[in-house]
Amino acid sequence: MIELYHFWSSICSVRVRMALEEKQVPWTSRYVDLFKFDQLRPEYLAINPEGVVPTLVHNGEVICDSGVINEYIEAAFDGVRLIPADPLKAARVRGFVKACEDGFEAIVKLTMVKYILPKLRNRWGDEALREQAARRPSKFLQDLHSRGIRGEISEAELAEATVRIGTFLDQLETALVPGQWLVGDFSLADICVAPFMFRLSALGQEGFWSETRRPKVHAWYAALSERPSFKVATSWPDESGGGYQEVGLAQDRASNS
Ligand SMILES: N[C@@H](CCC(=O)N[C@@H](CS)C(=O)NCC(=O)O)C(=O)O
Repeated sequence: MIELYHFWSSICSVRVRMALEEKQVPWTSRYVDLFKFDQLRPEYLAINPEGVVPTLVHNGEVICDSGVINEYIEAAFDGVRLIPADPLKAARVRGFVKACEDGFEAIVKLTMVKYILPKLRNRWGDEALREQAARRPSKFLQDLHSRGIRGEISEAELAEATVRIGTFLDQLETALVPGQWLVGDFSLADICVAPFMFRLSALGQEGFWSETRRPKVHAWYAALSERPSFKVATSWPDESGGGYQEVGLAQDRASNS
């Protein structure tokens, strides 16, 4: 019995849905609506004390953190290999997983200001959001949400986050010189970066890559977004309705590119 606690638009949830799909592992959905603060309910905090998605539960055993979960999926289930047998290549894959952890803050900041906050403001109002921000067990998310509501995430900070993302995309461009995927065959490296790309694409892909700007990233993303696992993972419905249209993101670009 495999249960995944997840949310439709969460980057870290997309990552795990994609790995499960690549491995053809059947799973049961346990939807955690971040826009209704389900992640802060006591019953969820009992399995994920950080109050974040995703969480995988396999035969009653709880596994948290998308990077750790994907390593587990790779080790626990048969199917296509997602970490190369070659130790050096495996290390390179884990390097990308680490780079994604490091880059998460930059992408979440951009997302928070442009996407999460306007939606939550419409739905709940600032006072309720302030209260919910203070309840977040994760210091990082507590600060981010609180600062966002107070309007303290400055343009300069967002510009800095955009520069960091640009540097990361430059690394991808270099990594893609030898072949179609980031490390040899398609791997957890491609999977961990995929939801970043999907989100950047929704935030306005043209600023980040095109046929002329970072062309290898452009070709890689085109191939990535054709994979059935990518399509399945990124098209999980917003179970409370609204979806990308409600949050003002260009879903057409995100799903068609
Ligand atoms: N390192 C964790 C990070 C998980 C995380 O921060 N998830 C976000 C969604 S992508 C979340 O649940 N946020 C809850 C919130 O903002 O309150 C992982 O990779 O799973």
